[in-house]
Amino acid sequence: MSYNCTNILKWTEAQLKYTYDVTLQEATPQELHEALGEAVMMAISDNWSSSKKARLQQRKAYYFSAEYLIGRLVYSNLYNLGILDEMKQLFAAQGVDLAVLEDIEDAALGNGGLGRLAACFLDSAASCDLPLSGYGLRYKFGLFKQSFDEQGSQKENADDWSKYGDPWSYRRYNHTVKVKFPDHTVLAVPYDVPIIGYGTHNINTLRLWQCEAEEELDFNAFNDQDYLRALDQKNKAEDITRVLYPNDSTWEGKRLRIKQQYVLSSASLQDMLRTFKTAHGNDLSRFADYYAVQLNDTHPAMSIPELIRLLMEEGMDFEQSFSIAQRTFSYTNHTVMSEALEKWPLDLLGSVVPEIVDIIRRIDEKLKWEHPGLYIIKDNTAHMANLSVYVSTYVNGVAEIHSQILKDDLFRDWYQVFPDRFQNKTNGVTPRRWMGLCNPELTQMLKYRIGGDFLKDLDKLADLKPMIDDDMVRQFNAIKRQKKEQLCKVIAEKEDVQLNPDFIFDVQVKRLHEYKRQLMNALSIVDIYFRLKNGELPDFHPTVYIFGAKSAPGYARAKAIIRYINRIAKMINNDPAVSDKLKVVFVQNYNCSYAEHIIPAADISEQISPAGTEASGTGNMKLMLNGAVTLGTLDGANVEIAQEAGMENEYIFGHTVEQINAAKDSYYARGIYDTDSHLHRAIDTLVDGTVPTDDAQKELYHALLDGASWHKADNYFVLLDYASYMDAKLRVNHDYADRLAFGRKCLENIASGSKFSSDRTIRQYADEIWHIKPVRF
Ligand code: 26Q
Repeated sequence: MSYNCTNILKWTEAQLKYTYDVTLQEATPQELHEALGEAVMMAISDNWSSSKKARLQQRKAYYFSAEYLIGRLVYSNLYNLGILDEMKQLFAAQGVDLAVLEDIEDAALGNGGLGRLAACFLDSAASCDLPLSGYGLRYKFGLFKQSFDEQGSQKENADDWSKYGDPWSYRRYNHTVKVKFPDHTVLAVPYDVPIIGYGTHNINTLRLWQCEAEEELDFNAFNDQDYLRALDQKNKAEDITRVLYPNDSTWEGKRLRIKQQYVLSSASLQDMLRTFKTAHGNDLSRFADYYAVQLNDTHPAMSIPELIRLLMEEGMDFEQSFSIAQRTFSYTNHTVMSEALEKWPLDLLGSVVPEIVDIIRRIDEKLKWEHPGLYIIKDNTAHMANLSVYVSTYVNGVAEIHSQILKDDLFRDWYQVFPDRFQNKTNGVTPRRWMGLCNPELTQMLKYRIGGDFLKDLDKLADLKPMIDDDMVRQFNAIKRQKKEQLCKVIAEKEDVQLNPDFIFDVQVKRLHEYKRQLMNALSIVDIYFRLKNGELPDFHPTVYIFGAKSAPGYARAKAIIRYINRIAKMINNDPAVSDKLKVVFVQNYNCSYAEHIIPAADISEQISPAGTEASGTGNMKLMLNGAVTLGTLDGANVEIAQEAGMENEYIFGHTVEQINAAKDSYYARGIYDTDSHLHRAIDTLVDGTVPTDDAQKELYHALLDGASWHKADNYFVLLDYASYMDAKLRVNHDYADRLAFGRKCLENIASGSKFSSDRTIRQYADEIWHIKPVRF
């Protein structure tokens, strides 16, 4: 701590002068960002290198993840250094508003929850002085940028996040490793990103691999004047880390994806073997004594056979290598939906990483010998989740209910054989970004009330409980109102939609997927719209429904849902009959930075997946910590949110897991459609021309009511849960009118939020899985 802000300002000016020949006042936001980033990197360099030295001999953990959704780093880095406000003031004194950096694009090297979780974990580990390093891939293009066309359809644009530079990483070419494929060998070049702890000197490292060719240019081809062929190897190597796969929850096998996963696995393990030898000598039998590796889902699961391969290359036999791998790795599962599990056809896998397939076969033989009935390979397909359960120390789910489902369903057979292997680690979010940074107004109020720096110790939030009184509620309501006004400005500018901060802000922000049931939300809005027009809801409190979501580009139904919501939004927003009661806005390009504006302004957090489908959810936690009440099912972490805050402070609806399991085979979607005239009318708008319709919307209609040849109707129980959803939705609307009673519920949520700090989560990983201790210097 105690960083010298005046120096950082001076260095920024110097950087601007010699790299761009501009003054502070002349610099573009991008130039300013580059220069300030460089200056901060200089300021932290001593602490960064001391942090590395301090842990050289210690037991350490490594997070292996194909995704890190770190978002915009400039504000969070200054925040964690404790100098954001002072830097703002210093720049302001020079006539420069640091708010111009809002133009800087997010680093979106992740799809959604899983990638953002990885980023929160890194923040928490650094802040808790835990020796955790991240390994990942430095995609040239992150998750696509989204816009909507005239029809309301999603359009994707490339996200060239580093086109103006990337001041937050250092290229460490001296630590480059080679990764071999049958037809070529590529270089994996590391880029190190500092992970700055909050309220500590400690700085951890995220190491991202970028693929490059061994020979940039084939001189033989070049001399033959075949210039395109001369670049073949370069392109072929760089292709591997060219782009993040945007899939979410439906799995698709792709050659390039195998290559990505193998580069992540092999490069990271080679790097670890190198550092192990430097720190602990050449006796690799002690590898697992010093290193623990956490697999963020199965995306890096090729690390298991790859570590075995590398150890055998060093002369170790298969059994010992297997045992070391088994003691090194632990595996976190993030989904129970079978269509989302990675299953690689062996011939495809073998054509890209043949030696890995050989080792997977050996592991499979050992498994089938030891535990007949269990398998990794079935029908010539490698089941990566099974591999990860077999060759790991611990397996965990990400919320209590999810971990239970893993034991009861997905890994039932495995749980019988390895009962002690299964754990739960309920997700969390970093309170620095998701409270301190995005909601300084609320943070300041809480600091004043409970004293001390609760962002380092979220348990302090509980102190609030006995203190909640009308006065505090009024203060909270005023802050919420202020955050709504700020969001209105952002939405007016980005979406050209005018919102009224007196409305209820009802928010559903998350990836677009059928199981998340954005369609159910939309249908309920259409239903409310018709009822308002009929004068059926006289006491309805004006509400804006805010959506933010990206669909995987190839996911036709998800894209149809986006189009449908945009079309009903247009209809409703243009209808003067409801303009003082109802608005709908689907924001474009929902990302981390947008989330930081939307979440603090929310009154209602929609978490409406059918019970048993959402592993945890983490947006639900961010919204809770900012004082939104949850309108949700008993799914994922909602269960624990309601437990912590009390059912009376949430709006819980819908069938439980047990009830869904009991109903799923017998329930008849069309029967509900035929009897519920309101829902009937809303569903018909998918096809009856009330809003512009198309074949994909018609397909949605039939998927709800009739199913298709390969599956039942209404796979995600929209009709089954609809009545109780609508009931809860109208109840929360009614309750909002009592501003004091409602504000109290919001505060009860904040006061009950301590469990959902990722500091708690990461400490549990450290204690119960990795067995690592804080390292301070
Ligand atoms: C798979 C194959 C090919 C290409 C991409 C993928 C792919 C990529 C990302 C598959 C899944 C994902 C992301 C999954 C995800 O974000 N899961 C979420 O993880 C959160 C953190 O644990 C949970 O809170 C959410 O409930 C869960 O949906």
